[in-house]
Amino acid sequence: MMLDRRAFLAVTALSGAMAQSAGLRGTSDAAEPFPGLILREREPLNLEFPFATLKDVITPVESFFVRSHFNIPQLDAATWKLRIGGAVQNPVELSYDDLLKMGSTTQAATIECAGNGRAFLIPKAKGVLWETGAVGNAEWTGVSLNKLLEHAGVKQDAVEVIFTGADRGEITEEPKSPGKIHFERSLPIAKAKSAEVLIAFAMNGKPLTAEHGFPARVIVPGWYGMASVKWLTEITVVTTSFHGFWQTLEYSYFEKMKDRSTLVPVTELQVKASIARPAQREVVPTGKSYRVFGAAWAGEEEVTKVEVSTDAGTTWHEASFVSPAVPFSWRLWEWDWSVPQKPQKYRLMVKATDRRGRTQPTERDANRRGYMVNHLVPVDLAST
Ligand SMILES: Nc1nc2c(c(=O)[nH]1)N[C@H]1C(S)=C(S)[C@@H](COP(=O)(O)O)O[C@H]1N2
Ligand SMILES: [Mo]
Repeated sequence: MMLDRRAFLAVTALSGAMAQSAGLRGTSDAAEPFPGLILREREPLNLEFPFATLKDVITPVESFFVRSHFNIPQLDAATWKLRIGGAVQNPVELSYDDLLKMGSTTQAATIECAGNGRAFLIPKAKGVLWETGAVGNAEWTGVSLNKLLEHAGVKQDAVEVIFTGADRGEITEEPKSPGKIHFERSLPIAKAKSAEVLIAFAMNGKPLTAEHGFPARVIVPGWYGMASVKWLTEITVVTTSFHGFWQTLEYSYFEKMKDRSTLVPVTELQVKASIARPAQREVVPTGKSYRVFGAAWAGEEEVTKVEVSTDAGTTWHEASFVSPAVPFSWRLWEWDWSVPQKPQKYRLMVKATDRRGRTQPTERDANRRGYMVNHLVPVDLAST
């Protein structure tokens, strides 16, 4: 078949769209060279963990989702520097070796992208259409940020700490960036000084891969992923609050006050449980027992209860935890479902509650824009 240039362009555009929709369903288009992940976007690289394959508390690096807003910078550990400046007594400059020699700690943390679950929003939200797998749990090794800040001597009037990544680019779609910008986010000084916040150089015991922030990244346990800045090059202590692109035009939501709403940055993880198995639209055998299985997390708080419903939330059954409560880390849970003899349709739901009694909303709150998706999302099934 001979195609003229216009027809050829139309065909390639169509196959591109088809590849994209196949990726959306997570059925084909394996993300070579990332075979364990679903390709959401090639440039910049965005990869989703196929949540139905959840097995262990610790997510292997090869299966850990990747979220990037710009192309991945290729940094050389031999020349890389981390600068700590701004409102400090002694500005510090560290090499990769300096960082490795500072004395490290290891901390488990669940990282969830604030846009995880966006594919389920109606009306359709803008941004990468993640299903349930923009989340993972890893063991991070690094230097306590507080230790670095003490080294530098934070001035009395400091209010926030800004982290700058080496990646850079221009966002040309609305909301547009002011020309080329870096990925950067700030953290209130109190959270920055908390013991759990790390400048990490290793993930699950191995040096960070390029995709996950080599040579070093921030890890902010208990917060959505955007706070954990990768490819870190600068830490700047500031005395007024920062209103950068990634915490105003993006990664922000409307918080309802008494008489009005105010736009605030996305911060702490919301309590959430997610079903790994059965998968959406799976067909389960009648008259047998089925192990419903998944994970639940609540950011800075502990998950104390997970409940499962097979009738769209009319009745609930308490699930059992199959992993202990580890601070900032998700817990795996299971519930043995005796599937009735009669073939029928089911609408499964799962709901987590934390130690403070906070649970998941039934309805989506539009003021959250495209972020913090933790309302109850059903898994629809049939039994035969
Ligand atoms: N420098 C930089 N850091 C970044 C990002 C980025 O695009 N650039 N993405 C953030 C977002 S939105 C998330 S969810 C996490 C994802 O971390 P991961 O790719 O290691 O899973 O990284 C965060 N850190
Ligand atoms: Mo994210």
